[in-house]
Amino acid sequence: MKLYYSPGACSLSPHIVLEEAGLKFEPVLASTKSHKLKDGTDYYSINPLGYVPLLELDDGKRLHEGPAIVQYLADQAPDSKLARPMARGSATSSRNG
Ligand SMILES: N[C@@H](CCC(=O)N[C@@H](CS)C(=O)NCC(=O)O)C(=O)O
Repeated sequence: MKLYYSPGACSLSPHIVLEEAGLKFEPVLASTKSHKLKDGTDYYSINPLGYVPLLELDDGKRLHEGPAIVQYLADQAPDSKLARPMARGSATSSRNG
């Protein structure tokens, strides 16, 4: 999976959760000022809302709300006990559809 992040932004919390959970991921720098990636890609083509964090799963599904992302990540590594399992539904449901 890929984490779209920007230094000093609220993408830090999913970044920490990914590291703590020991999950494999590719960090992708997305400027919150220019809304471009390093290779010049327009970040709005990835997240029409323009903000980080955004987590892209291996199946291409994209999650774009920080709290939903950290819950999803914690659920992927239950032994890490980073969060209680989601009581209802999943972090990938409706709001991130
Ligand atoms: N509702 C989003 C808000 C994310 C957000 O505001 N991200 C800021 C950085 S902390 C950002 O990317 N701002 C640039 C922009 O909105 O274009 C979440 O909770 O994840």
